[in-house]
Amino acid sequence: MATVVPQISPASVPSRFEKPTLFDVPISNNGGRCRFVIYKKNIERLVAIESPKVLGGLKSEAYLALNPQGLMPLLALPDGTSLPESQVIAAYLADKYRDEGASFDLPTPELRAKDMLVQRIHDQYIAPIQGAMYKDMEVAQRAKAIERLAFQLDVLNGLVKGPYVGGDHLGLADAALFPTLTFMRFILPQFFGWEDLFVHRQQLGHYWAAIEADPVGAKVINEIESGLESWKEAGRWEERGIMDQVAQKDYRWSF
Ligand SMILES: N[C@@H](CCC(=O)N[C@@H](CS)C(=O)NCC(=O)O)C(=O)O
Repeated sequence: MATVVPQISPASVPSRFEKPTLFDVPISNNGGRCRFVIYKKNIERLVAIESPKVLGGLKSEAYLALNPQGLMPLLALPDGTSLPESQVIAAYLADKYRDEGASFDLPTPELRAKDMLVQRIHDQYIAPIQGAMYKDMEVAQRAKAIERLAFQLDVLNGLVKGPYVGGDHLGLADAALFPTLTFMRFILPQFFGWEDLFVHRQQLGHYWAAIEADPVGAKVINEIESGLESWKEAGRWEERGIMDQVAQKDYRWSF
């Protein structure tokens, strides 16, 4: 049930939400990071999840008033606070609902530093170029970004301990990483000719297997993959000329 004030016109922004409301859609990997925390903590009764469409879409006046970046996810709080940015939202949810469900707390400064490092690599070096897998882009720029994505996967493979990023303890880096790996695992072998993401990256493979075996991890993976399947059925990679670019052998596409 929608928790926002009904009949929102583009000019009217709800000033209050009945309960914390995450604006997001199932295909979103950055949103998946926050949904994983919500589901692992079993707090769906406390935090609503809505599509940005209920406010008129990401670029509507109502949505931009809450997040001027026009991006999802966004967490709107009952006190009027707007929290954009998936890292901020996931950390807030883990902190606010510390006593509910699974814990994302890590026991040592070293594990916490490792967790922060992996989140930073994800946010600084991977998320900004993930669009190379599925957005419109000039061919040389796309090829360079795909090579950088492969490099960052190698870096992560050297950092991830297994089964989780920090070993036996689930942390917020786990929540950040696997939704984006879901995109890579779906897209890179099918459309860029990769053999398999994990064949030369075994530590990452162990991590993936642990998340996939977790019913909550599988739920988020499934939400994202369903969205990616819709893109595939709509012919996204052909229509945007991405398949034609990948056919250009002057560039290396698989790593
Ligand atoms: N740094 C932001 C990135 C947010 C982001 O790029 N979100 C994507 C969906 S995963 C989005 O809103 N895309 C819509 C657009 O670019 O218009 C975060 O971590 O939340």
